[in-house]
Amino acid sequence: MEEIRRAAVAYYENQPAKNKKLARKAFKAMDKSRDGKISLSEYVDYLKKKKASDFTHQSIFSLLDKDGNGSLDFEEAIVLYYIMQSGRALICKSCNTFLAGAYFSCSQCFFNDSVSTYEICCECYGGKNFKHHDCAIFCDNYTLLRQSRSAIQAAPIKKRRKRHLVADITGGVADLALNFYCSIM
Ligand SMILES: [Ca+2]
Ligand SMILES: [Zn+2]
Ligand SMILES: [Zn+2]
Repeated sequence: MEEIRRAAVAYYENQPAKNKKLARKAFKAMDKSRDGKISLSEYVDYLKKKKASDFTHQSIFSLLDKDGNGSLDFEEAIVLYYIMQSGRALICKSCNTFLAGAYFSCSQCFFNDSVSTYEICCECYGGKNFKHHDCAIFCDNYTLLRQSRSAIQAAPIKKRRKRHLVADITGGVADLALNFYCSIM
């Protein structure tokens, strides 16, 4: 969890003032009782509204509640926003625990855009405690990232097409950053 927390803080620090303001606004909207902190029930309400019911587990709330005082302050809440929006809101498909650290993902499902991804925690993978399709090739999340780069570089045959593809992807990343704190509201 500490790694994601550090990433969330670093991400937030590099946001333009406009996005930081949006994050404050989202926090205020979440804080229905206006006491400056998010209670478990405010947290659950927010996630239900965001259709992220997987995340309403008390165990995830407790992970976010770094100081263990039973509520989320703004610094703790930005970690939630980061997890929700960066695509890190992943739960082990086998044991349903939040994937806070390294995990394994089926590479066939990952690169096939018509199916959903399938990721499992290291314990379930190591213990062969999962059921998935035959001949699945599992890679850890870092390896998948490197493979994605190779896939981008290998995909286009014509150079022109390649530039477009890379532009599409980097453009997409820029859009993501821009919409980051808009979409948490
Ligand atoms: Ca707290
Ligand atoms: Zn698991
Ligand atoms: Zn698969």
